[in-house]
Amino acid sequence: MAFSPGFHRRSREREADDRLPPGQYLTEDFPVLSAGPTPRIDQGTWSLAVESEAGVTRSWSWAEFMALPQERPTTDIHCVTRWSKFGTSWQGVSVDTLLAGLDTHASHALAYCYGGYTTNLPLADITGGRAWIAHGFDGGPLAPEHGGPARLLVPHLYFWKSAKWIQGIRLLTHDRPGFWETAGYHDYGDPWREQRYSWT
Ligand SMILES: Nc1nc2c(c(=O)[nH]1)N[C@H]1C(S)=C(S)[C@@H](COP(=O)(O)O)O[C@H]1N2
Ligand SMILES: [Mo]
Repeated sequence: MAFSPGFHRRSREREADDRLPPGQYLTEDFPVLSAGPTPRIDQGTWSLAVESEAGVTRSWSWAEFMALPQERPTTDIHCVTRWSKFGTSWQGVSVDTLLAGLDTHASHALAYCYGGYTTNLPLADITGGRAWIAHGFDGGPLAPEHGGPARLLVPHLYFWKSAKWIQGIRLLTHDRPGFWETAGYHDYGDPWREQRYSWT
């Protein structure tokens, strides 16, 4: 049996409907959204830290970070300003790799960045293969305006949780709102439940 072009068009639209969270539209470009200027961080001075609630700190130089096991997630991303982009491809290190063997009873994490931006997440949302420190995009290095040298990537939450120019992750035994969360964005930010702002 032959399918008509109309059938294919409708099935593509149905697939887009299933993948597009409520209130979002699809875009092909990659908009840049930053609350301030793009910090320029040299790879020679860059480092990434993980701090446990007990004060144990691990840190990686650029070379050490790049020598960690690398993953290549392909994923949809969703910005609270309503654009979504399907099938973005990244390269980076799983947050699980950074936390492996670390003794912690933390419930939350605060990602902090070169330039001062912060965002908070439940620890469970950045573990279990759901978050990366990404340094590559689309087969090349991550551009500075998109967070290079490296950014947090947490694709199942609105994209403001994917902190650009990440400097470290602080593990906490309580929730501490970050930059946008303090300004009224939703504390959690699930795009499928349209958790955009705290007043909605
Ligand atoms: N350090 C930092 N990270 C940030 C931001 C920022 O202003 N500073 N903006 C957030 C917001 S609101 C969005 S939508 C995404 C945008 O990422 P992009 O510019 O790569 O599209 O980055 C997030 N991460
Ligand atoms: Mo955003």
